[in-house]
Amino acid sequence: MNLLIQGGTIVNADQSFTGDVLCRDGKIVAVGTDLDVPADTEKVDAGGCLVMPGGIDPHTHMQLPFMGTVASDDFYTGTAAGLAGGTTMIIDFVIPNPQQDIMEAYHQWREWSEKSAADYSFHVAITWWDETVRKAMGTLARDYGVNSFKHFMAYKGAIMADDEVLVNSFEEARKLGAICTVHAENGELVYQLQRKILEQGITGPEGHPLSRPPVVEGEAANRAIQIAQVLNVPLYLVHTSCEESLGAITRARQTGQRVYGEVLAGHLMLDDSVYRHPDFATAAAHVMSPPFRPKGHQEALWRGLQSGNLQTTATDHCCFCEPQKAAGKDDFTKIPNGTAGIEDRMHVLWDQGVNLGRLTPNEFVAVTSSNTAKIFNIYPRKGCVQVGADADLVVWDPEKSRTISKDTHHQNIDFNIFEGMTVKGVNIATVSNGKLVYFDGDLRAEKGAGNYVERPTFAPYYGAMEKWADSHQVTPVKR
Ligand code: URQ
Ligand code: ZN
Ligand code: ZN
Repeated sequence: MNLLIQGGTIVNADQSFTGDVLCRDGKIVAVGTDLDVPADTEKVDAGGCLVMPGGIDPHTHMQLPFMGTVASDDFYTGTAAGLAGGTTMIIDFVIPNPQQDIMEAYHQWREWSEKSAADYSFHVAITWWDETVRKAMGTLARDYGVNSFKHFMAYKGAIMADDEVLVNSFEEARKLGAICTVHAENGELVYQLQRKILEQGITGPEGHPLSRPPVVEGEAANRAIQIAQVLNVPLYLVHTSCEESLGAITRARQTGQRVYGEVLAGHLMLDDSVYRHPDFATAAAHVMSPPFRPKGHQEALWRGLQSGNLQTTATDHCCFCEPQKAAGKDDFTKIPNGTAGIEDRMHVLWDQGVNLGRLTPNEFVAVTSSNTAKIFNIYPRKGCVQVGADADLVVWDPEKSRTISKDTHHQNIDFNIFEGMTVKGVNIATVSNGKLVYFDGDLRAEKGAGNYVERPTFAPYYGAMEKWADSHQVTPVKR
């Protein structure tokens, strides 16, 4: 089947130009003007619109079993909602329980994700350590296209990785040529602060941000960065939410250390006042970790994106509906952590980023798609409109507006953290694997149409490590 996107302005991270895009069998086969178009070609008029790479969301949790329940958007409904909002690929997470066989967990998530409507891949979380875990990391990197391993420094008593796990896993990842990612919050401090706050009688959602202040994230970010520096492994900090962790990333990058930062659309837009809403359900709906931060952090995060110290945007799409959040009615530590966003990320970023002059359209493409593709080694297959790339595209009308609401979104959740926000600049069409899956409000997502995307490891960093060892060689003192 041929599909022609004609008459648009093609916008990649590095350049923009006028041209048509011809897609066939899931790939882009021609880009330019006066293309040779076969008779049986479906055509989309992109006149007055931009044609950009489909969004990649590097941080989602579809149907995640967590805190005694399961996230309400599954791999089909969640990726379908993403397609409606212009996101054509997700990188989700395999999160083994402590002591659970890593490969067993991996195969479980692969089974769950077969129903995806869009392409998907997995970071694999290292939640415990022994020699079987080390072996599994090698198997995943060599045979299953996993080049990123996640570490939760929070969630004590559940999936928290302590320094022993971090050091062992980071060392193994370097040998494999993989990148490490972290959820950077000091889980021990969170645990102690939660206890103190509950003892003071604060049980409502307002206790959540009090138990995880920015310094708790800053400490963990800095610790992960220093461990990665000593072990010489690339590091990616997910959901950087505050000036403290942004500062740690910025300082590391200024020394040339290979550290990357991700920011969520929610953390760019919302502040911690949401936790003091008089309605429990509304306040609880915003409980995620790290929490939304006091006013001021949001602008710092925008500056992080503009300065290049933060490279990617994501959503941490992890949906829990009101009855699920009610588990924490009398104890905020029991509110399942997570919010939605996959359908709105690109609209919010265009409206508050491009329309307000913070980002150029090319930078928008970089932070919503290309940078993630580059960091996780799938560029230019993904994240670029060029011949040979996957035909994952959005046709973007910068003049069209939409008002975000739980009543009209496709996400399987009864709340929207951007409720009522009117955004200008939305996709009027989404192309996934060369098929028109969304057009002018009509979502044609197909269960199971998504492909698992293998991500090759990077060249192992042996040389760098040995060079470091040599340069620090201390000869034994003869006594
Ligand atoms: O911590 C995460 O990224 C997962 C468990 C989603 N929940 C959240 O609050 N961020
Ligand atoms: Zn997290
Ligand atoms: Zn997450």
